[in-house]
Amino acid sequence: MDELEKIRAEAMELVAQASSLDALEAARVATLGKKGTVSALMASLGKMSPDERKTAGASLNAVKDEVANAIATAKAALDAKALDERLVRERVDVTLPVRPETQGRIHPISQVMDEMIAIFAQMGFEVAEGPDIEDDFHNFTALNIPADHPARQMHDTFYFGEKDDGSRHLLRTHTSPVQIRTMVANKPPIRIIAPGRTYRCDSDMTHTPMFHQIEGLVIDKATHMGHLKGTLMEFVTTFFEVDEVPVRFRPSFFPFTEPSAEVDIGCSRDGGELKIGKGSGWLEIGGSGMVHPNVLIACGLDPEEYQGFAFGMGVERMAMLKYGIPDLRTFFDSDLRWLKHYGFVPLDVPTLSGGLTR
Ligand code: 2U9
Repeated sequence: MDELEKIRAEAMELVAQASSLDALEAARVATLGKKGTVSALMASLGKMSPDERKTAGASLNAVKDEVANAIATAKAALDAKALDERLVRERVDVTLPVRPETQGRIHPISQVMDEMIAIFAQMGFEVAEGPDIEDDFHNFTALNIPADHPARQMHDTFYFGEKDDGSRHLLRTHTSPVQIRTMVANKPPIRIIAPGRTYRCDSDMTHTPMFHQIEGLVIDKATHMGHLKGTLMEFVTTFFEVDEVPVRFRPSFFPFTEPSAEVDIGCSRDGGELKIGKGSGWLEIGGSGMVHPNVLIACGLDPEEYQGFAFGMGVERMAMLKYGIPDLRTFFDSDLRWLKHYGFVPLDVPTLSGGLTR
């Protein structure tokens, strides 16, 4: 029994001394493990007489339980300590402000697209989207631009290779095919804007092969030019964040609208500085008109029952006018210094309630 007491005392001391989970595991192996001191005593029971085994076995089991309990208690304490240390080490102060030195910027095209969408959404327009790769019907024919129409040349279209049936896919030259698809698939009333990329094989000071448009379309039973002008007046005052902007319609021609009008807004150029609003000057911002009856017919609508207005604006042009960006081509240079200067801080998302620009 002296031997048992010695082994018990040594085992308990070993457990008490263990100051880490690794040391505690080593103590467990040295005492209760297969070749541990307590286990070795258990093995010696086999050599004893049945009477001796009965008394020694009970004492030995008690020692084994005592050491096992001590190890479990020590493990719980060491686990708790490790967790406390980790919580201190990995502490996150959720009240800290966002790091001020954010490097990324939102491109002015994305910003202006979001601003324009926010304004039209507030007026009740839904955003509609369609494919960049289009077919002849949706990009031209349904828009009252038949195969031999001179407007096809004007559009400088990028075509894909000819298919077996002689037709060719193309990169859409405007976002108008989105409106065609919407009219074919939905019954009026329709009130949508179609923002997106458009492509024309043209590249100089004022043209890039890819550019962005936002077009709008309203189709209902009693829509007229007054609604069109009201919509655009509301849009320009909100977009340019001024109280009053004169809007002027100039007669024009587009195959898909009749009558058609180019849209100018008032501005002043006093001292060489461009200011949107009242003044002696005018600036063109886009085109518009009443949807041509042939376009309605091509989409399965009866022009005797429905009519509508449409308008289109270039996003790059709107961004240049609002933010004083002088050169169109810089939008696509991927120049980080330019983006740092003209870009927008990512978390300043434009909303009408929170402000379009800060
Ligand atoms: C349908 C019917 C009519 C959209 C329109 C214009 C006039 C227009 C230009 C502005 C600047 C293109 O980016 S830009 O060069 N757009 O002048 N767009 S009317 O008329 C439509 C569209 C779809 C079904």
